[in-house]
Amino acid sequence: LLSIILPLSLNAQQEGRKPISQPLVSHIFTADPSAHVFNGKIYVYPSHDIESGVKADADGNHFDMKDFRVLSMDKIGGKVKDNGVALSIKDIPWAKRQLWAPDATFKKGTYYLYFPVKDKDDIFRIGVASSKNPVGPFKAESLPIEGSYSIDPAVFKDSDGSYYIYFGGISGGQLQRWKDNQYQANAEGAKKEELAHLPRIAKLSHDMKHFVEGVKEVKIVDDKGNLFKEANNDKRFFEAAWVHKYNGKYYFSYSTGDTHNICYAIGDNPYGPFTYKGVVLKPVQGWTNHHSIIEKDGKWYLFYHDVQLSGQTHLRNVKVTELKYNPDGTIQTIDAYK
Ligand code: FUB
Repeated sequence: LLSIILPLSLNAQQEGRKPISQPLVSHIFTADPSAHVFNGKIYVYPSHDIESGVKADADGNHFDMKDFRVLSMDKIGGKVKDNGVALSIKDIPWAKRQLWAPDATFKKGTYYLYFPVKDKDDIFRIGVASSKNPVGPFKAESLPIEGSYSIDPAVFKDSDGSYYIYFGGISGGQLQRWKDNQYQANAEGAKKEELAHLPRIAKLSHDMKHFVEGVKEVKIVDDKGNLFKEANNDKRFFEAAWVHKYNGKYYFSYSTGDTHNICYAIGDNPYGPFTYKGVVLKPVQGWTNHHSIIEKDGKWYLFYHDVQLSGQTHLRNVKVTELKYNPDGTIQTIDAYK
């Protein structure tokens, strides 16, 4: 996350245009919506944005969130319920600050919440918490997941019952500090002519609390099979990984960060490589763009956020709109304003 002040060009781009969807809730600020269908009901696991008074900077320190709340609804367009605090930073023994974008999954009677937060050394790690109820309260493990780092975990359950976790975010998300899974405190981000940083994947253990293998890079390539360079910042990965399956293919979608797109790439297995296909969602109001994609009752939906309620990049509101595929499996690009 490189969250500075909202660039004027983005304001101008949206000026005078109407949003296609309204915020799901307006009594709190919510962002980074990870949506799932559990037992026929829709649950949204968002970040809970607050104004904590921390000054805005390029590392996103003003995204100073302190708890998670789960939203639920019976159907798209139905009444949205805020189920109260599901996990608070004060109940995560190893956490210091900044609870960023979470995700959740379900296995054998237990719900698992995965979340990034800075540890006592100010290094982002990924934690896991569990509950018998999809809306919590969740009980956090006493330590972060061993071998985890950076931000934006997204858990994908494959058709064979295996679970994979994707993660990573450059700039304030610290992914550039990790080379061969080793931490390099002073490492800088890739230069324009260098290969772009890649998102990460690990398979989850049976107990859902460990990685069963070393963390691997996820390759996103162009139609000639080449990796993107940092200069290709309208297509390369920045943060906000999400994976879903459609017609037997694996769709890896992500935010390009400083160019504000949600893009996607298609692969034949959870590890990739994924071949770049295009834009799912054009830039929204606010600097960040972060989403999830689910199927419900035969239709597909994109959950996303913008800053309609506040006009401020760190005080966002989650939304949903329908997502459509073309007959060849490509996704029809969504413009959230008309
Ligand atoms: O909500 C904090 C951060 O903003 C997320 O981790 C990023 O994906 C961006 O949306």
